[in-house]
Amino acid sequence: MIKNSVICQNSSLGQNYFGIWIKDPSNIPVLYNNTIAFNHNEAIAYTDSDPNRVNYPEVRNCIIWYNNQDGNGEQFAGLKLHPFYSCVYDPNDPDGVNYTMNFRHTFGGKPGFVYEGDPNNVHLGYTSFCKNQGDPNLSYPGQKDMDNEDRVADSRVDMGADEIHCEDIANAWDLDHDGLVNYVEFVPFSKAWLSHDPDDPELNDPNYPNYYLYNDPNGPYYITPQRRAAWREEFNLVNTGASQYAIDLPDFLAWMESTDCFWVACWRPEFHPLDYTPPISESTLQSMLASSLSAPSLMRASVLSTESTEDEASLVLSLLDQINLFIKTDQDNTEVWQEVKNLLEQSLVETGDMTIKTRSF
Ligand SMILES: [Ca+2]
Ligand SMILES: [Ca+2]
Ligand SMILES: [Ca+2]
Ligand SMILES: [Ca+2]
Repeated sequence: MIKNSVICQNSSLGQNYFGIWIKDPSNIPVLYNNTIAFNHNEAIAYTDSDPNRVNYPEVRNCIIWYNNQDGNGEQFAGLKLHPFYSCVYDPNDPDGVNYTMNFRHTFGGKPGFVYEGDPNNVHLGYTSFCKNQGDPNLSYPGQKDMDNEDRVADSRVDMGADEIHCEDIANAWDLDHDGLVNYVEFVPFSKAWLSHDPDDPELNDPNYPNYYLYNDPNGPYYITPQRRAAWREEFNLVNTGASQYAIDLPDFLAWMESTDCFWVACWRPEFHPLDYTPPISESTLQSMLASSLSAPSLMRASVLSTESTEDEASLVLSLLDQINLFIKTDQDNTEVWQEVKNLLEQSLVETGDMTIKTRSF
């Protein structure tokens, strides 16, 4: 009996395995609420050498998806199985667009994994077709899903190993799909910090007085292939005004906001984000971004107009106060917060000496 289990990506060590291999079972194998996906060979191989007593496995409430992709895409090897209340990949519908239920309440459309195609995260999206499509005639007392959440939510069981309990399941910034936006996502941003777009038209304009700095192989800012590769357009969240061709403070603040600032997926209740009050309100952020759009800067967005410099500095200082608190209280992420602090302090130093002299931190 296998229930509420994820069986994915067998054969990662170079051998060709099935998801599950059942041979001559003495009783009827029961496979309920499993997600069997992305295995090298077929999802389930079943053989029975006794033709008088064939114990067909009972497959119910399962997601059987994208196995055997190097083969013919069939999901079963040996004796063919006929799952009930399940989502089963159909090689005749490789794009998985057909959600027609057969008489066993089984269909071949995409299951709606929230990070489609990632075998390491087979959570269902909130609008998945598998939601509330499991067998309503069974009872599931005491069962838990793959997250150790109750097996049944929203009054009917879902197909597969996951039961959907909440909406905030995925985040576009969760680059490694682990349900957290944390230092893993912050590191690439920090690497791109203060980089400048090599395609900035000004740098490529021979009439630009500092043209040679960027275009002469001996110039100090010569745009080498490495410098070109270091530019990460996806972090250039504010691409207007002074910040148009730079990844700088406005981008950082926008990143903090758009990533929901250290977001935690709702299926990871073991992570308790701090009671977090955004250090900068949205309206303040908007006004600050607006002020940074004034004078276009050639090099860094931190070369802002004089009026906005002090505003920006005080905002950053209030952000720093908050981060200092995190460094003390959020022990698990001390290094991340320290990194954030360093970035902000660096931006302050570049913003202007005047403000720095009046405050210490
Ligand atoms: Ca449900
Ligand atoms: Ca769940
Ligand atoms: Ca992550
Ligand atoms: Ca920018």
